[in-house]
Amino acid sequence: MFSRRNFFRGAGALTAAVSASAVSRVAMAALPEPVLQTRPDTMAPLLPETGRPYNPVVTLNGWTLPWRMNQGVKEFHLVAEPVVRELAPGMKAHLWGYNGQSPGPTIEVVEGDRVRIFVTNRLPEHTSIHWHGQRLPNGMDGVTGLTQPAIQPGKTWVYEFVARRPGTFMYHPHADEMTQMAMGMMGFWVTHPKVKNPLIDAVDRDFCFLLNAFDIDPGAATPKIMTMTDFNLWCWNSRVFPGIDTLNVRRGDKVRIRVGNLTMTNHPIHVHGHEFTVTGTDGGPTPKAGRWPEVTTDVAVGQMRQIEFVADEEGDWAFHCHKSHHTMNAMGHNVPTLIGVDHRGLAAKITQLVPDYMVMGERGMADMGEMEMPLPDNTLPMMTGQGPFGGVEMGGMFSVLKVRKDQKRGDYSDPGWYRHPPGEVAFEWTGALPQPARFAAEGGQSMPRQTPAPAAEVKVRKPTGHSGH
Ligand SMILES: [Cu+2]
Repeated sequence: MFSRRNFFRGAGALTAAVSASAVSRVAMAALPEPVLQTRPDTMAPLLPETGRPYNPVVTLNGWTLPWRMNQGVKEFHLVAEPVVRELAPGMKAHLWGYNGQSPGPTIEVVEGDRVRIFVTNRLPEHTSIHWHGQRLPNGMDGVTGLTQPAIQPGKTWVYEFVARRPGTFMYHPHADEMTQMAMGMMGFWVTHPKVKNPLIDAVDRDFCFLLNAFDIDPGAATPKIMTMTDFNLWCWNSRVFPGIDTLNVRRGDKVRIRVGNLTMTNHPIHVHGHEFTVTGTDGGPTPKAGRWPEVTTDVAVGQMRQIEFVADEEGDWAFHCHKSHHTMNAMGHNVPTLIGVDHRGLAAKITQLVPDYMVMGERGMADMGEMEMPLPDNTLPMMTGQGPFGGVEMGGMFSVLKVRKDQKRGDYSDPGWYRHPPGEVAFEWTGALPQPARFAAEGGQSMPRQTPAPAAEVKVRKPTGHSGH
């Protein structure tokens, strides 16, 4: 862990590192003490005590970095360093991040603020920070080799610019990006509007999180950095279900959720029970004529979306990525689809040869949600989570929007499970079942074949190709 003592030792080198830069002398008078935070909980919004007022965001399983005002400049201190992040209870990952966490803390400023960010590199290799989406002087853009030399281990560099346009942004390294982003280096940035903006509504709740992904073998703790597509842990702010906090709101609240995608694939983000509009991207507020109701919005790689809706329906509403493979945790086996294959006898025979053989997926994969098969240490079940009615059978990018009429304004605590009014829960039909009425033209087509189709041939795939156990 980064200690203050180490920090000041590093600070001695700072003067030499930046004395030739254009940054004002005030920046070098002293550095703001770095603030560290290692808990994975959702921290209460950081109310601004200095500078222009604004309505702060809440970072899902994250926090906002405090700043220091120095003669009208907002000064932040980011420390790039190895961190240990709990992805969900039962699994800790060895990642790289900022100030004790992956992702790093959210930075919140106001349009027009002059911002000075000190970046100390405690990684074993060089780094830099790119301020995604910002209007800034080219030399502050943080692209190693192109706009600045790399920040070497042990060095502290300074970025300084004016946050010129309000909106939803992020930051990440632009040095050995494949490694550093696969290891979890990224953070959120929100620039609040300075004055009332006709395209930016005031909201009651303002949430933000980043989409990120890791490839960590079952039983391991360090991500594989060469992975391009086969990630197995799909995260919101380096957390997976059931480790992602719920989004708790008061009924009638206007809610904004800001999402940025720093994975290698797109994520269709879906809310149940409400329609939302996309009110902005990392390019700024969306013109009103270009907004329409949606229940799912795709967030492509390197994109950000901010969605808004009035939470007027009480309940526990699922909120998740709509790619079903992204609502699962790591899977250690290559499993062929065996639905409908009766291999009862086969399993018994195989067990004589391979004692640990286990048949998976004969009736679908839901059994996996309650599977008692022992998992390697530091490994999460593929599908898990208990709701009030049983197993939720989810993992990865899944959480719950909790809308309650008695949630207090500004209270982000979890109200527990929704108590459904009588008669408002799906129920089992226990009466007689009528014979199914067959449609008279069953099997007919509007453009029928000239010759009858041959009888279908079903090829059953034998489980002999089943590997990895
Ligand atoms: Cu996804």
